Amino acid sequence: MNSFTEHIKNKTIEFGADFVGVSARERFADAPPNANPDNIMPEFLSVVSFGIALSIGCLEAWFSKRSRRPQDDFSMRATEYLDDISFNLTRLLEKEGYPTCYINQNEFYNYYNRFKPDFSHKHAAVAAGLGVIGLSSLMVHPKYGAAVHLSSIITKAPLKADPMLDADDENPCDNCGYCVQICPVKAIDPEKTTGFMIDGKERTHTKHSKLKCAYGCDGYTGHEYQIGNKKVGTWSYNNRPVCSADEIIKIMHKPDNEVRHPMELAEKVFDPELQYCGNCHKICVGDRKQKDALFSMHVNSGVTKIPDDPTMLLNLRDTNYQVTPFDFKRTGYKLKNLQPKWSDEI
Ligand code: B12
Repeated sequence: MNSFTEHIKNKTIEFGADFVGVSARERFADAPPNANPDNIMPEFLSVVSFGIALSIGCLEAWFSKRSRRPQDDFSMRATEYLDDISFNLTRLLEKEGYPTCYINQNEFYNYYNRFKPDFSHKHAAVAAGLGVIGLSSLMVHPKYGAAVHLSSIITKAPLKADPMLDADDENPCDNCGYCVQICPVKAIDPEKTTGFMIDGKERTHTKHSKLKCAYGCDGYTGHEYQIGNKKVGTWSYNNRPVCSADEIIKIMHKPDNEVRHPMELAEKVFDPELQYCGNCHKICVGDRKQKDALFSMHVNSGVTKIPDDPTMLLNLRDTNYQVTPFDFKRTGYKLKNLQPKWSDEI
């Protein structure tokens, strides 16, 4: 079965992954029901985990606040690509006679059950020997850091598992603390820890507030915050206070036009999937010098600029796009405000 495992791993790399690892059924024996792959496939024997690293060039554009778009678009493409790899792997294993479950790379946010997915890619990646959960509560890979997107498939193929990394001796998280400092909502509390069992051994990592994180990551706040004596910001247009969980939930449940900056709403007409933060993930590249350079770019490039004229956004876009009064109704802008420059363009 060794050579078959190698064949599957080689194919995963051929399909486009930067790294791949395999874990076996017994490693998940202590997982709670919502995190055990046998919830999805009761007779599974193996999980194949893989990932794609972020691009340094795109991260430089992001952290220097020149443009969010290369990173935004790269991540979007990387996640679609991971889904293609899962699709190809599922079909390959099925053709070999092994029932296999395709899992979407962002499988199910499950906001209404405290963000507990049916399957956790980062725990699966740890079980497959790809890394360790670091200070950020993300999986840190020895070569690529936490700046990776992950995915996995669950299969009845009896593959040979890779050894797991030792959480003490081989921990790739160097505790640099950038993830803690760069978070606009202080979601990572290095004083508090939580634990989980994989392969019969307890692993602990820092506690991370999912709700605060979602509040910052989804851009409700973060436009301006402090790192040391420097003023910095995420790509968010909003600066709502970091308040209690109840308040955060209330804010997140309000209609967008009540809680979001109007310019953000104008921009969202064209770009509904804007990324605002994810800085704990983006800063954590594997090479220490590179990581220092990105962090320094972030603290020295200040706060992102909010354009004060929505037509500036329109001018950057495809002029063939038909702007309908309906689109702008959503943003709260009056179409007549936009008309003059728009008609200049066409
Ligand atoms: C929900 C979710 C979110 C939520 C909540 C975050 C969170 N920490 O859970 C929000 C919206 C806030 C979020 C934000 C972000 N996310 Co997100 N998110 C997810 C999602 C869908 C599930 C997260 C998850 O695994 N939760 C696990 C929960 C259940 O674990 P837990 O509460 O820590 O505790 C449980 C475990 O301990 C478990 N357990 C106990 N014992 C055992 C034993 C075993 C064997 C196992 C398996 C489990 C287990 O049971 C506990 C209770 O249920 C995954 C995709 C996926 N399906 O895997 C991406 C994912 C975790 N996110 C990712 C990223 C990159 C981000 C962001 C950077 C935003 C971005 N995309 O740019 C931020 C960073 C947040 C951070 N520091 O964690 C990546 C992480 C990559 C990495 N290097 O680890 C993932 C894997 C997506 C992907 N496909 O790459 N995210």
